[in-house]
Amino acid sequence: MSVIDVKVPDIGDYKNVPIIEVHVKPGDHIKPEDPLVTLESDKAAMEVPAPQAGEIAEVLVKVGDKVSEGSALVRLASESAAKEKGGAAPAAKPDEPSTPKAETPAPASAPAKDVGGTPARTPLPLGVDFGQVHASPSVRRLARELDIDLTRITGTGEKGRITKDDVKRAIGGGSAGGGGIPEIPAQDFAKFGPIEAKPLSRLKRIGGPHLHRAWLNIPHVTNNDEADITDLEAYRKSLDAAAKEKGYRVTLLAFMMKACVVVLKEFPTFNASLAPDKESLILKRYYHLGIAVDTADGLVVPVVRDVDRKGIVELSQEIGGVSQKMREGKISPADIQGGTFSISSLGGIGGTGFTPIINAPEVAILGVSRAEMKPKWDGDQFVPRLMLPLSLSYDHRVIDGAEAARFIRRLVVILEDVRQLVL
Ligand code: CAO
Repeated sequence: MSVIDVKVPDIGDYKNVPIIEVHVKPGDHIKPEDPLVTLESDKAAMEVPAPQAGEIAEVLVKVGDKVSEGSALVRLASESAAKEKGGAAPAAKPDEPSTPKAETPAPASAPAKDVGGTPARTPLPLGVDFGQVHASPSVRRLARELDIDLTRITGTGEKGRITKDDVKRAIGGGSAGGGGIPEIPAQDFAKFGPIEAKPLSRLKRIGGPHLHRAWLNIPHVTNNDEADITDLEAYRKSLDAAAKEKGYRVTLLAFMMKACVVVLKEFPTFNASLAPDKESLILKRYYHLGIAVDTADGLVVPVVRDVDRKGIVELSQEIGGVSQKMREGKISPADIQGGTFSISSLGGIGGTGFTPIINAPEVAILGVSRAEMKPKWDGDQFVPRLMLPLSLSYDHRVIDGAEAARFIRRLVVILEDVRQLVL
């Protein structure tokens, strides 16, 4: 048996992030992916999962401790640890002090992705965006449990801090975001027939509140259009045939991403976020696109960076690599942060249209459904053309319907004449 220190993985630019929950105690037997602690910055909360199975030998942190990438969290006794390639940092010798390590980040040479020899797994932001509110971790936790937006509560505590009572009052008064919505009454389904309770996957438990918040906070409208991609598809197929021999695929998605960036440059309000005070728009001069990936555990939206600077081949390889990584559950916060606009493509599965939920704090998302051969009137006769359905959901506080119609029309024009992509 060997003992390893499990450390905080790569959590992007966050430093000195408070621990708001410790999920384990000495003697606990844990499985890989079991949550060890929850961290919460002023922007997001994230869980650090166990990299492997074992017994908790020692908990090195407590609620309220501040940690950064590399800070040791727990000491894990694992029989398999020694065998794992790249292994974690060895535990302190028994005579070394075992006081909490939270304030003492480990050297940069020992990133948490080395823990247990596997990449850091799925410490996903919960998407909680509390802006600059003043509230203690326990109040934030309570707000999260009750799905209440703290930015909408006026604190009555010292220096305007939000207290637990403020949160509870907000539910009672129905003034909090979403908190005023009456609950769906619980029912005893067993009265009507046999049932089985199945826990939601971790991704769904984490992603659900993020989707719910976006749906409740953003006035969504979806505009639909379709693009004739007959010529584009012929070109894509020729690239795909060559790519298959080299071990990757060229799908429509890479072209969609390039086309979106061309249009986002022409319509900068779609590549923006509403400022926290909701009085201005933050326009982004970078083009990082989120792509929705369907995994066995649920939806993840990894971000492909600098799409404007990448070609179809590079993007195709990146889409293949990142979707495989997500499906293997090897997600780090850096993979899912910093998106400016998202694409959700269900075209490989089917469907004629849908309403994608905006990936807040972005302001628009493009849904792509399955291309279908349809008869199109060319002025003289019907001709068979491959038509691609597009659905653009947008934040109506930021984008007007006419602007959205122009955006999606422009996208259609580009997809119908792929030469425009290189202009
Ligand atoms: N119309 C017709 N066929 C399409 C298509 C479209 N719009 N998009 C993809 N296809 C085809 C591909 O060409 C490929 O066909 P062949 O294998 O026969 O050549 C097949 O469908 C499978 O494609 P794919 O889905 O593996 O690849 P992709 O690059 O299109 O998508 C990914 C990659 C990761 C986005 C996708 O696999 C996925 O996970 N989609 C689901 C996203 C999701 O869950 N969205 C809902 C979120 S809620 O808003």
